[in-house]
Amino acid sequence: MLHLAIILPTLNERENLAPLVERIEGALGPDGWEAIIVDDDSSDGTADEARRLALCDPRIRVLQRIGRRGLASAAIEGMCATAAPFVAVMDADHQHDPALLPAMLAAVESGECDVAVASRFVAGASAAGLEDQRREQGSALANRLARKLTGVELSDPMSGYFLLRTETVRRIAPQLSGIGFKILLDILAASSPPLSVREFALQFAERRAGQSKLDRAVAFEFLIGLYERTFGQLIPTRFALFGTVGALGVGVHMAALALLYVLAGSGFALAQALATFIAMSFNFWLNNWLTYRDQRLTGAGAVLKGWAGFCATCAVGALANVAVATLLQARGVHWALAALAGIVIGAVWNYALSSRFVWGRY
Ligand SMILES: Nc1nc2c(ncn2[C@@H]2O[C@H](COP(=O)(O)OP(=O)(O)O)[C@@H](O)[C@H]2O)c(=O)[nH]1
Ligand SMILES: [Mg+2]
Repeated sequence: MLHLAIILPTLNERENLAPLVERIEGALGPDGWEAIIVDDDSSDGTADEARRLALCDPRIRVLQRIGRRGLASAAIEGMCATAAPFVAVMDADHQHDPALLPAMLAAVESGECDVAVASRFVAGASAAGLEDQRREQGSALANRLARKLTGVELSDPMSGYFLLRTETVRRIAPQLSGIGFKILLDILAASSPPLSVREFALQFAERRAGQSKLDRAVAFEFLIGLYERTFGQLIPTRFALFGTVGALGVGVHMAALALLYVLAGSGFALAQALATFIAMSFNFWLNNWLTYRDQRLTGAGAVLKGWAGFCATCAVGALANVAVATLLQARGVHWALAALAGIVIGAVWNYALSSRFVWGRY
């Protein structure tokens, strides 16, 4: 009988799959489990490799997502795609040791805890595989904030390796944001009554092959989490980030304009045009780095294409902005209010278009 599903979100992990399946089998034995590989259309053929394995191994399943990105949403969709009563999420790069699975499963199955979390920071664990010390330092602040957010004491709230009952996930799935990669925190924060947690000491290893895709800016993730819990219902988190970046862009625009027009003595139209271009480029860069950090465009080709797409999007947004503001002003609305309305409409428009066409979220 199918008992446990292991969700493996992947982005360019082709080399890691076959050995990982072997290690999972070593830990769990020949049956009672399935592995669901949720691949965001990796360019290295991870999904093809997963299907190759699945052809002769019915325990392996593949969910290939097209035009989608994001670790959290991949985990959620994977967890909702199994009939197994228990589900685990783990990285596919061998940093998470499958040997912990039986103990984690036993703890949840026996009712000892609702969620079993593999931690890099409890006694007996090791975070030797962490690529830099900064990540570790971020964790003291992170832990305090996590306790506030979830009401649960966690030594490693950013852990991506955990196990729980699948029905628990299904119950709270509608409340999960799917943004970013703090999926464990999201689950813990969304559940009322709070879920009980037991931590398991993880020997965090080096990734086996390939490259890390995430920079887990721990403190930043928590600020986002706090925002989501407080104002997130009112103004969606990503739009708030996008708007903040836009406001910073106005500052950049004015600074560039002052430099070009006042100091360098360019003509106003040319200075304004250049400043617009500089501000758009700045906004693209910061959005790619911050707002869409979980879906960041990387590689010269993707970045250039995204940049051009973003500038085109902004042009459309600016048209909408001017059209709305002019219309309102002509109807007797105070000019400042009309301008503000134009800016808001332009921003919403930019956001809607760029999230769809630049960063490819449906
Ligand atoms: N489906 C999917 N998987 C992802 C995405 N980003 C990262 N992953 C996978 O999530 C796991 C953890 O990512 P990794 O790059 O190792 O992060 P790190 O351990 O913090 O360096 C790996 O299995 C990645 O392949 C994504 O956007 N979509
Ligand atoms: Mg990793």
